[in-house]
Amino acid sequence: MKVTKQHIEDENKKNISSQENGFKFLSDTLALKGHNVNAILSKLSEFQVAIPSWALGAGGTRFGRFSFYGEPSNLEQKLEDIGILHTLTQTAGAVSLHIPWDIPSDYRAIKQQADALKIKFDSVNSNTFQDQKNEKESYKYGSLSNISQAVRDQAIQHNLDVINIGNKLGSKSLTVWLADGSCFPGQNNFQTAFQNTQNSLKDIYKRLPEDWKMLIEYKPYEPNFYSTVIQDWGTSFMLANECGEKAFSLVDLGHHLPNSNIEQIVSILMLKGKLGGFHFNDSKYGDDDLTVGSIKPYALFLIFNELVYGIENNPQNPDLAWMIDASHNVKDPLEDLIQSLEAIQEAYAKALLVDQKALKTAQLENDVVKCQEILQGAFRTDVRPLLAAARLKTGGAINPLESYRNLKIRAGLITERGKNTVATGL
Ligand code: PSV
Ligand code: MN
Ligand code: MN
Repeated sequence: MKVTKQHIEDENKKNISSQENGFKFLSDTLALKGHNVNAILSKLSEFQVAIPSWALGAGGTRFGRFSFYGEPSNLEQKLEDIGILHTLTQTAGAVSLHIPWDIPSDYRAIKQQADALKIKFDSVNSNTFQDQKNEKESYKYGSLSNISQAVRDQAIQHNLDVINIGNKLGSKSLTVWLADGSCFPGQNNFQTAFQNTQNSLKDIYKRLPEDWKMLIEYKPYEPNFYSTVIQDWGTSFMLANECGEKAFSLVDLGHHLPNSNIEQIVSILMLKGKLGGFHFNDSKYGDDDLTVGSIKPYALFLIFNELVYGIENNPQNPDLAWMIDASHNVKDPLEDLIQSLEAIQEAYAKALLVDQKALKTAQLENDVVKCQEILQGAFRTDVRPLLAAARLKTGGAINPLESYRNLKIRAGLITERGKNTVATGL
């Protein structure tokens, strides 16, 4: 299943006049307010988000999985799906692999395919939260934190293998998420678990290629429900500092206790030059992995406001690895990802509209009302014509979701791949 240039052109003809009207009105309004619309369009076009290989199938919940069929069953097909997303949206120009689910059988062929689809290999994810076939040791009681040196060594070696695989594909970072922790008080010695994790991460870090980063994800609970070894940004930050200058914290939006002020975490990590990556999703209760922007769009905007501020003002912080980390139970995964990509671009565009100078002045005058007006003024702007204009500039669809449906892509994938395919994944 391929979306061609002709498909997109035919689709865009249907929407071009309303897009042009909407864009003219918005760009005139923004220009009057002193915004450089072309600069905003370029920033939107440059912003690319990696699609994780596990988000292309209906992941489901632990209670059940209801397929949409036609899902990819190997790495080649996963890239094909991301190619479709990227052609339509022009913002999904990267993939994040999970090892061992996505080990390429032919590296050259996979690289060629990705190049042709204009997809880069972003951060590679290790997996020490499941036991793999033919492995000697079990991760039942932890991996990098385990009390057994043999288990820790196996988990360290796995991470080194992942780096090696990523290196052959052009990835430049390793993302470590650990399920390590405990389910009951007394099960673990907190200090021993932390120290083991620190030492194991340092062992991996020592072998990280010169131009690589290590991104350390945190999460307060699940699958362990009493304690998690890397529970919060502070723990991840400590570990990153212990490892060295190529190690960073990674913020996953769903990995916080309810009502955490994520934008403040983002801001301070960037000030310290230690924010390395970002996983987008949304949640009502916990690590729900829902469509980005579907529950708390204002919070997403506030987070982007800090990201934009940090990108502008914190040269000490490196470029970030952006990724969607979502799971789908009741939506076609590709439709869900299109919605997420749109929500990310929308929040980014709105954050770019914040008048930082006026905000600073209002802050210095302690004009609390004005500060709120400035932020909410940007948030309430309907920026969708800007996003469509950015897509059009690079050959994407004015309305990716509508085109996806008009082109009957899921039906085409089912015809090609059948009804029984199952994507590997969470
Ligand atoms: C588990 O919570 C998780 O969703 C983490 O967010 C990781 O990034 C992802 O799985 C893949 O390992
Ligand atoms: Mn994540
Ligand atoms: Mn998660």
